[in-house]
Amino acid sequence: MADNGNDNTFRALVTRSTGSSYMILSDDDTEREAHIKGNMRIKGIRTTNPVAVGDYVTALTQADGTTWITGIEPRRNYIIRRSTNLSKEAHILAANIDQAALVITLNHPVTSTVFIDRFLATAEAYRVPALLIFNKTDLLTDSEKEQLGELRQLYESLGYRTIAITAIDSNTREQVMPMLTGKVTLLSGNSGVGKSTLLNTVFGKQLTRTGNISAAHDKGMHTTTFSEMYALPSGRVIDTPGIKGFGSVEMTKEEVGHYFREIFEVSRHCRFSNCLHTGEPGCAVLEAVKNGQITFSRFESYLSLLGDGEEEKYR
Ligand SMILES: Nc1nc2c(ncn2[C@@H]2O[C@H](COP(=O)(O)OP(=O)(O)O)[C@@H](O)[C@H]2O)c(=O)[nH]1
Ligand SMILES: [Mg+2]
Ligand SMILES: [Zn+2]
Repeated sequence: MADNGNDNTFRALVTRSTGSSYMILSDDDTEREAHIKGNMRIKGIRTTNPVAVGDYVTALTQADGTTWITGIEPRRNYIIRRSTNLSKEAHILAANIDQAALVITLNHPVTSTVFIDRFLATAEAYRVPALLIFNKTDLLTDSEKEQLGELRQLYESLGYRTIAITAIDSNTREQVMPMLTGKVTLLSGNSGVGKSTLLNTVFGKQLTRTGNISAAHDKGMHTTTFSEMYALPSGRVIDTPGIKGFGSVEMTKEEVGHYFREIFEVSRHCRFSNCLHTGEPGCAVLEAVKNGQITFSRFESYLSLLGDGEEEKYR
């Protein structure tokens, strides 16, 4: 790319962030460590990390061999997570993504429908296409298999793509690859659901550490701390840290209903245009929940996001 006349300036893609430094991949396919100056900040957003995985940056290698990131290209989009310390600061998980995939397990560990719906609502808010990957199908009981079928049917009927896989099975590669080809995919999911295993299967080698589920709590252990990008023959996957909650976009109460497709659709028939569907007269959404046109679990998730306003916000 054009630069300021300095021969050592080049364009690169951020593939990994460790907090203190970054790995960047230049157009000539060289990956190297790079640093940022402490005062580099992007206008308008207060983030704990000014540079994120997926960012295109300009960088400069100095005579002493150290590389510095000197600029960030405008982002097409970015996904943030609120910091857990209730500060106003946000952490950018990934930038410039084409789709977001959520890995879900109905059991071992349980992924709640509220968690799924928060993810989908957030994806809607970012206008990023979402993909649901149901994993560990080998562990499902008959009734869980039935539940899987119902969930897939529900989400497919809402227009979301779903697949059911067993990440430890090598055939999974052929199943998953077509959905990742040519795209930058953000991979999310509670820790322990098999994200690292899936990446290993897809890439055919041990890329990341996989953690065993701790028997005591049936919760995954945290093995990935920072976002990391992997290259496919065509396309890229960004593995994000074991995030607890993805529903982190600032939404006004009125907006929440816009991010549930079927609720938004039906809400046009509510008597009041600012109806929150919590008992207002002439509410078409409550009617649709009653007659089963809107699935109860979705409505429950809607209410959960609606109730986020105050102290529950950053779960
Ligand atoms: N039975 C079974 N176990 C799996 C499957 N996928 C992952 N696991 C196991 O689940 C545990 C957590 O997987 P890991 O990939 O570390 O999860 P991550 O935290 O999402 O990256 C590991 O012990 C994996 O071997 C699967 O499809 N079936
Ligand atoms: Mg992992
Ligand atoms: Zn209503």
